[in-house]
Amino acid sequence: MTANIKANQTGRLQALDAAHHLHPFSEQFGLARDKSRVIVKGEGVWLTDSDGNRILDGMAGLWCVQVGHGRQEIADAVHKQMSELAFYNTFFKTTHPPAAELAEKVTSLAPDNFNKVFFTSGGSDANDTVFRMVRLYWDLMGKPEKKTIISRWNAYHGSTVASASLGGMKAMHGQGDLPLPGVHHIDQPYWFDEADGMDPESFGVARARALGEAIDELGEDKVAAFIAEPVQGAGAVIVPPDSYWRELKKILAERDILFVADEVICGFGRLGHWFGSEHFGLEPDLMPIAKGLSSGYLPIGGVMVSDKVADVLGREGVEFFHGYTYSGHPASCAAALENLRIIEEEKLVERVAGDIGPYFRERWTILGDHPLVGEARAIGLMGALELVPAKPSHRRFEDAGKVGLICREHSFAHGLVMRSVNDTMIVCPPLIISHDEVDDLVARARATLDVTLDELTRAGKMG
Ligand code: PXG
Repeated sequence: MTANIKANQTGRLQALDAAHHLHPFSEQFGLARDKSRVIVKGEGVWLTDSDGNRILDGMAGLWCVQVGHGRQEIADAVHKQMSELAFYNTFFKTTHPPAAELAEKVTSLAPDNFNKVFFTSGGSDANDTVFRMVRLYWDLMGKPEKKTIISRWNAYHGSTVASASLGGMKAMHGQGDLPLPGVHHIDQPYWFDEADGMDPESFGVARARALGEAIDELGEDKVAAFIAEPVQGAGAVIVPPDSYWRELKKILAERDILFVADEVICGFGRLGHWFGSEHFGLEPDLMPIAKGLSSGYLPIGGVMVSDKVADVLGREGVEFFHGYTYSGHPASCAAALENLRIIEEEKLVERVAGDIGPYFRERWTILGDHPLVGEARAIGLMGALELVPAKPSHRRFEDAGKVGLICREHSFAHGLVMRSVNDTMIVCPPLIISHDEVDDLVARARATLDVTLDELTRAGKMG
C-alpha cells in the first residue's frame, strides 16, 4: 500500500467510526475530534495500526491476551469447530463436545473443591450470575434474609446493572441510580493513595478488619457474600499489603458468608498461578472468570462453583432460572480449549511464577527512580506507576486524571500501550512476552515518562 492509500483508508475508517460507533467508556465528543486509532493486526506482543506503526501491546488487548496475538492454532480450532457445529445451545438437556470438554478442563485446573462451571459470555454477566446464585444459595439454605453482598470501593466487576453495582466505581454508580439495593461497599487496600501515613502492615490489617466491622453493622444473618479481586486490576493494579489477605482469611473463616474471588483478570496465569486466589492462599466459594480463559480470541466467561455451593444448587428439584443464549458457545469453548492447551504446553503459568514475572518486576520497579514516579509496583505480570508532582510525598496532581491522559498519549507515540487510571499508569502484557520485549517495554515507558515530565515542567505543574 502506498502511504496515500493508507492515509485515505485510515481517514475513511475513522470517519465511519466517528459517525456511527458509540465506544465503551469514551467521551464521544473528544473521540470524534481526536479520531480513533485503527488497529489492524496483532502478532505476539505487537499490534500494527492502519498507518503501519508497530505498537507494543502492554495491556494484552484488555487484560486478556495471555498467549499473545495471532495464534494460528486457535484460529484453526475455531474454524474446525464452526465447520462442524457453529452454534447450538446448552439449555433443554443438551450439550456439545466443546462445552463438555471445556467444563472438565477448566475445573481440572482449579482447586480440588471446584468441580462445576456455569458458562457466560464474559465477566460482567458472570458477576450477574454470581449476584443471583448467592441469593439462590441462601434461599435454598433456608436463610433468605441473607441477601447483602459486600464489595469494595474502586472494585471493578463489570458494566451490567448487577456487576456495576457490585463494583465500587462511583462514576458508574452516578449513572442510572446504582448500586442496586443490597450491595454494601467497604474501603479498599490502596496503600499509596489512602494510607495517610500508616505503615503498609497496619493499613492492610485495618482495611481487612473493615469487612468484620461491616458484617457486624449489617448483621451476619443479613450478609450473603463478600466479593473481591485478589488484586484489583482496573482499580489501578492495587497490590494489597501482605497483611491484608492474611487478616481477611481469618475473618472469612469465622463468618458464615460466601466468598467470591473475581478471577476475571487474576486468573489464567496472570499472577503465576492458574487462579490469583492461589497466590494468596484464598479459599473462595465462587470464582467468576473470563478474559484469559480464551485469551480474548472469542468472548466467553463463567462462574467456577465450589462443591459447597454446587451441592446445594444440585439438589433434586432445584432449577436455577438463569442462562444466556451463548452460555457454552461451541466456537468460544473451542477457542478456550485451544488457549488452555497452549498455556499448558508452553508452561506459561510456571513461566510467570519463576521466570518472566520476577524479571518483569525487577525491570519495571526500577522506574521508581524516575522523578515523576512516586511508586512503581508489580505483581505477576501486572505493573503500576504512581505519577506525582513531587517526591517522596504521595500528594497528587490537581485535576486528577489529566496527567495520566497526557502520559497515555505520549506512550502511544512511543509505540507502547499503557493504560491510565487517573494518574496511575498500568501495564499487563501477554504472558508470552520475552525478556528482550520486557526491556523494550520498560525503555518505552521510561522515554514516555521523560517527555511527560518535560511537558509538565514546562507547564509549571511539577513541584
Ligand atoms: N471482573 C473484573 C475483575 C474485570 O476486570 C469484569 C469483571 C467484566 O468483564 P467483561 O468481560 O464483561 O468486560 C472485568 C473487566 C479497563 C477495563 O479499562 C477492565 C475491564 C473491562 C473493560 C475495561 O481496565 N475488566
